[in-house]
Amino acid sequence: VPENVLRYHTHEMAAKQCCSAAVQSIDAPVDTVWSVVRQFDKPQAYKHFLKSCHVILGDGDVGTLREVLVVSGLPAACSTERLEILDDEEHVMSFSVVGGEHRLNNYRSVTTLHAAPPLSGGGSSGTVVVESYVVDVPQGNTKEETCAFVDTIVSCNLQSLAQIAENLAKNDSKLSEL
Ligand code: A8S
Repeated sequence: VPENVLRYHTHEMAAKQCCSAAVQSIDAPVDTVWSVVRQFDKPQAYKHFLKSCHVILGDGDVGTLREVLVVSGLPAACSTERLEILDDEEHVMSFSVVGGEHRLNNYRSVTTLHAAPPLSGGGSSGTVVVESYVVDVPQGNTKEETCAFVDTIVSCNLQSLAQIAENLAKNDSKLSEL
């Protein structure tokens, strides 16, 4: 296990909280994946449960606040989120949920990118994404229910991130052939 993974994905947890993590392999270089993940003002670029985002405060550095609106059909309307870590060298991004209308109080996630061998053989290098989170278990729900709900959202986001980054990488390699 890379030292980085333990450092960023080990969470302090209170009694009524739960945590989990998801891993996604992506057939695109770390820099390409990072270019998508690091844009705190555009989470809807790969998070399809979000319909819009606007920055309330800050310019993309740690402490920046954004408000996202959630698509209909989910038990949530909006969420106010604070950028906690943005490390362009180590490829670490973290945000916490500080308000909004939803059931995921005190949600905090950390996303790290790790260089990996290419998946297909065609590309030059690949990426492994690790995303972990901690959240309060809402009144009336179990830890298992809460993790199942969040795991679903996080894996959808990571699959969509993979698709977008893989398309960007394909286009980059086509352009470099011109
Ligand atoms: C993320 C991860 C999550 C986002 C959740 C889990 C959320 O935006 C949605 C539904 C909710 O019920 C909670 O990386 C909340 O964005 C889609 C509004 C926070």
